[in-house]
Order: sequence, then structure tokens, then C-alpha cells
Amino acid sequence: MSLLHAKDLIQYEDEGYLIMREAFSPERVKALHMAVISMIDRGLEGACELKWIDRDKRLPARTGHMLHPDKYDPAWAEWLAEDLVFYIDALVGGPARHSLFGMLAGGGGQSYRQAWHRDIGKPGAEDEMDFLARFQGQFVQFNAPLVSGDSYLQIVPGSHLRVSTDSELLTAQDGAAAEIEDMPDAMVVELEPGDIVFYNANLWHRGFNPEGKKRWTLHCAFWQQDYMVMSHEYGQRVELMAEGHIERMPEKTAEYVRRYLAKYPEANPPSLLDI
Ligand SMILES: O=C(O)CCC(=O)C(=O)O
Ligand SMILES: [Fe+2]
Repeated sequence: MSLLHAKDLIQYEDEGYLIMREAFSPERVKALHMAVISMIDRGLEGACELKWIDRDKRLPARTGHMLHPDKYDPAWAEWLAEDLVFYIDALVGGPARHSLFGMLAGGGGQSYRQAWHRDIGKPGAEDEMDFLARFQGQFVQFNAPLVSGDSYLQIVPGSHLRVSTDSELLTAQDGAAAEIEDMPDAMVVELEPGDIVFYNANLWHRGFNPEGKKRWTLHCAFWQQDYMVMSHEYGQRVELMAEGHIERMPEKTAEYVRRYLAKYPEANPPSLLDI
């Protein structure tokens, strides 16, 4: 596991992303890869519900909630406890909580072209800058690929801390038709298994795999522990509290899940735009 230096934290703060190369051991990558294969096996048997790009070719579509009992694998939880918590807590400046744990998946030639977006930001709104500043350092998400040649995430470095430019707004309007050349200062994030990119989801960014190449990229999000569970991450309580489930997790992963449950509103979860 690589150490995190002050310069890495500054890079994350200023540029809104941090790439750590060879952050995880080959054994870790293998364990995660095997866990995806096992999840696909369970999906084919009907033991968990997966959406498919092509079932016969064992190509799952984007998958969420992989810490829920049906998709759970000790490999996910051990990775979180042993390798990731260290980075996540450092990047949100203190203890974090679980939010989302899943996998971006592609393959079979199925084109995947997202529009340029900020996940939370309010592009073009009058209070855009205040809104972005409110979230700075409070949450983090990451992409960690398990298949080589992962170059599907595109970002505009540094765009998380300033209002959107006219050309960003115009390019976003083009939706899936926009090309990378249309977005000023865009950068392709190139990763290999063992690497990880942490990023602020308010950067201008998109996923782009127009040729539908095989992609398995673990994709997870975490919030600083005091944040109330919001509508986009709501609805996981029953599954996470299944009998004996948290108890079988390594302690640090269990803590992340317990902190999610501790901030679970009984009703009416706030939307990201309300907080
Ligand atoms: O495909 C990716 O790497 C990015 C996905 C994304 O930005 C999203 O679903 O909001
Ligand atoms: Fe996004």
C-alpha cells in the first residue's frame, strides 16, 4: 500500500483528483477479480440479481450495492478495511461512512457515452460557487479497475472549485454526442489494475467507453461521518442489517456501515440539493 503525502492531499484539494499507482498488491487485485467472477456465477444461478450486458458472455452491467448480503464478498470488505479506509479518512479529513459500493461495467461492444456532468453541483446556477465550496472535502469517490487499459473516466482537473465556464455548459448540453475535444482542458484518466483514482464528484467528468470494451471498475463513494443519509443513497438499511451480516465484516468495514446506519433518517431523506 502506498503512503499518502502532504503533496497528495494538496493535489486532491486543488485539482479534485488523486491517482495512486500500484496502490494495491497483485494478491489484492486477484482476490477482487475472483470475487467479481464469483458474483457473476451467483448472478447466473439466480442467487443474486444482476443486470446484464450479455448474460451468455458473462458480461454484467453496472452493479450497485455490493456490500448487501446477496452480492457481498469478503474480498470487498477486506479491501475496504485493510487498504481503503486509510485513504478515505485522509481525504475527507476524519472518519467517513459508507455511501455506495458498486462496479462500473462494460463490454460486448455496447457503447457507453455519458454526458459531461457534475454529480452534485448546480451548473450555471447563481449560487454554484457556494454550493461547490460547501461540499469540498466532505466526500470522496473512486474508480479502481480490475481489467487492464481502463481509460474510460474523463475529467476536467480543478473544475470542482470554480463556477462552470460557458463552454463547459455548452459542451454538457451536447449530451452523449460531445467529444473529448469539445471540453476545454479535459483529461483522460488512464489506470491499470492496482491503481486507483479518488475524485471529487463535482469535477466536470463523464464515463466514456464508446466502443464498449470490457470494463470492470470498482466504483464507491463515502461521506464524512456526520452527513445524514441522502435520497440517492437511501434504502440500504434492511439489507445491511440482515441477521449476522455486519458481524461477519472486518471491524473497520463494519464501522463504516454502522456509521451509515447511525445517520439513517426514518423518513424523507434530504436530497443532495437540500444539504
Ligand atoms: O464511468 C465513469 O467512470 C463515471 C461514472 C459517472 O460519472 C457517473 O455515473 O456519475
Ligand atoms: Fe458522475
